Amino acid sequence: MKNVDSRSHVRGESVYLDDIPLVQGTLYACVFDSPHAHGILKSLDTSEAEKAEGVVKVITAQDLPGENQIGGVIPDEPLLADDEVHFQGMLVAIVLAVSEEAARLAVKKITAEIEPLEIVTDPRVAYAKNDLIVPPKAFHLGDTHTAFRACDHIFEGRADVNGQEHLYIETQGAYTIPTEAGGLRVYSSTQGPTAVQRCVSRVTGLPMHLIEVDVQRLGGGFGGKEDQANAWAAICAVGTMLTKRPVKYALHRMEDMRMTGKRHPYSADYKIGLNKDLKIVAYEAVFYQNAGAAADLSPPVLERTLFHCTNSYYVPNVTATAYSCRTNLPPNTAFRGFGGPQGMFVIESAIAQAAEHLNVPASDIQRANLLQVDDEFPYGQLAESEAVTSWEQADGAFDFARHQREADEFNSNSKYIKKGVALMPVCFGISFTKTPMNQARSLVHVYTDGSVAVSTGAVEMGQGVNTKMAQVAARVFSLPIERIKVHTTNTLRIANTSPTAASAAADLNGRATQIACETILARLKEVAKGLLGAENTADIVFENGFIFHKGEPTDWDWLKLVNEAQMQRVSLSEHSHYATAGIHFDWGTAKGHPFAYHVYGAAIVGVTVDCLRGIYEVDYVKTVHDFGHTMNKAVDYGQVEGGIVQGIGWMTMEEVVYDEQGKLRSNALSTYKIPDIYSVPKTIDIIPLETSRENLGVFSSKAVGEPPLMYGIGAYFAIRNAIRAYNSTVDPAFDAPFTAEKVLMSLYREISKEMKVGK
Ligand code: MTE
Ligand code: LUZ
Ligand code: MOS
Repeated sequence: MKNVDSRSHVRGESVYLDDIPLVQGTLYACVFDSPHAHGILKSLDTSEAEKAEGVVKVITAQDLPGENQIGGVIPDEPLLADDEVHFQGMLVAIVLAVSEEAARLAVKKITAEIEPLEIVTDPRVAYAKNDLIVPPKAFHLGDTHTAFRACDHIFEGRADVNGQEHLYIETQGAYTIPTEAGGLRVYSSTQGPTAVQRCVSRVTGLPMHLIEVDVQRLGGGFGGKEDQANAWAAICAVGTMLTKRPVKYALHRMEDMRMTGKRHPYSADYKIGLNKDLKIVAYEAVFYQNAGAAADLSPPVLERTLFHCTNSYYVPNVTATAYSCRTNLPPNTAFRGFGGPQGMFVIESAIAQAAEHLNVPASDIQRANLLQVDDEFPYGQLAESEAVTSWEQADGAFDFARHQREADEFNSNSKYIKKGVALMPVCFGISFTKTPMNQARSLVHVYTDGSVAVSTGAVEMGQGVNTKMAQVAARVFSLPIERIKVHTTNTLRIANTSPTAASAAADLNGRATQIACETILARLKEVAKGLLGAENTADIVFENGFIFHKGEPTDWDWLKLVNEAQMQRVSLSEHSHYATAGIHFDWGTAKGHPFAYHVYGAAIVGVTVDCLRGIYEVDYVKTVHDFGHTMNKAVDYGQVEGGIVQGIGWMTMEEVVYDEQGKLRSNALSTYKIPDIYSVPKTIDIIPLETSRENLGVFSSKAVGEPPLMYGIGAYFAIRNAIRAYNSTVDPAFDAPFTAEKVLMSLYREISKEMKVGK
């Protein structure tokens, strides 16, 4: 079934923040952000901006009606800098003007005197200074100390993995309108309407019940709007409070890239110990997370790095430690995978190193260590593993050996163009690791014309969650999907929502919707039972809008029955709640059962590298992916394809560059390269793993949003393998992304040293 939005998307009729009709008197906001990465804010001169044409007001930290604080996890982030600046792009002052242009021009007239302080951009430097966001976190399983002594082979190394710009097509933004009693209606491009509501409440001093947050849909979020949509809404809200006028701010692309955080870069040290039979006996990893200047979501991201540090493998002895290091960069934030991919990259690097030194294919080590059913994760949960089944099915369907053989044959006949192949298994835990977040609500109304309106806490951001919500209602009521409309995500209809994140939105909100619909259905069946003189509601079945009794058609259809229920004063509305059962986690012992289930899969990735020029193409990604029972093949395959391409982009061409002054050099699409249609692999094959296990997704489906991104990690190792097919002595550092430039420099290291190019 198609995405319910596809028609309006193609016709340009879908409504995003910028499409909301403007209210008379709307002002436009723009911010003056810090031009220095670290310093004392000695003085701020806004007088010229205030005098500029069209400017209505300039707002600084002193003017905020409520608290100058937007930190969600830890209160360490002012909305507007007051005494110090901590990164380039930190918000300092807000200009409100009658047009967007006037606001932007006025911002240029603001000047700040900043006394420079030391700038740190490297997480290891921050670590050495003990500048941590939170105390370190660690996982322990078995005893690595003893286990290493018994290992036949031990390898140690370092892996670095860079950040990633979200590059949602719709930039961040918000629009606030004053409502009665001093309240606010906030339109926001956010994954977390409640987070926006809470943040606006804090900064304005208004109680939450006076703040309505409404979200139609996002032009992409990818985690970048889980927490970091808050500031823009807060800015508009403060502007509306102080002027009593509507205020809109839709960021310019360069403002967005400069002022918002990205995927966390990590630097890591690892030590891996194996036996003669290639079993990984012990694994140690130390992660240095580049958190940026404030906590934002760094602590839970750090935790998820630990949760996924052994990927799909069973390792009996694990010690993993993670440090969240404060640097003078914009606070980094959620990004599809939420720290998990970074953890996986490190163990895949360790395995690659071991394989190269032992002169065996990395896939032999990967295969030998896949999680079996009931193997223990380092955090205590036992695996309902599909790691072996997905690997075996992928091997059966695609024939890994044949792909390797074909690459080898090609390589033996080609001097400079080389092919590389890598395998990438994935295991990703589903549930917010913070257990209380795993709840959702849904509000369903059946109207007397038989149409159905659904509201949930889920935010549509292209991932198709609204389509899935409509499918749930259509399925429970047995109605055509056209009779269902999924409405905006609104804090007055659905309160206290978790953000649409952790791939769990369809699971959680889908279950809540299912419960709401089933409750209404049960009432309707009671009404039908009375009308039909039936003995048992179980004998009454709704099918395609008709009512059957004991398999026989009746005179009643959906429309008639709904109206009869209304006449009998039976409620046609329901507000339902769902909370994932059986999950818990205790950070005291760092053990528990944090995930409802895991999503598994295995991919084979093939690349072609031009070893004269350093450029490459990803030829194919072929995967067996665990969907449970997919609710919507079109939507889910789209998620797998999109995730794979985004993962490949992160691992290959997307290079976030900050200079030593903490200035973002890759600050526009001319300097930050993302995959375009030409870099999408010619072949993406997806075979569903039909897992029959009873799991906790809606209608036995499994979450799909994030896990496929991690197949993209295979591209990194495939490129490495191609390079080594050209020159087996080349041993590039594990340092993602593997840009074409880095490929070239690693191939011609000696020459590039002489020529003094590259690092
Ligand atoms: N797909 C599209 N098209 N746009 C997005 O912004 N975000 C991803 C994923 N797929 C995203 C997407 C991320 S980071 C998450 S957590 C999930 O969608 C969230 O949606 P779900 O919980 O409904 O899967
Ligand atoms: N957000 C969050 C997430 O707050 N907790 C999580 O565990 C998580 N996981 C993935 C993506 N976003
Ligand atoms: Mo996704 S990183 O959980 O928004």
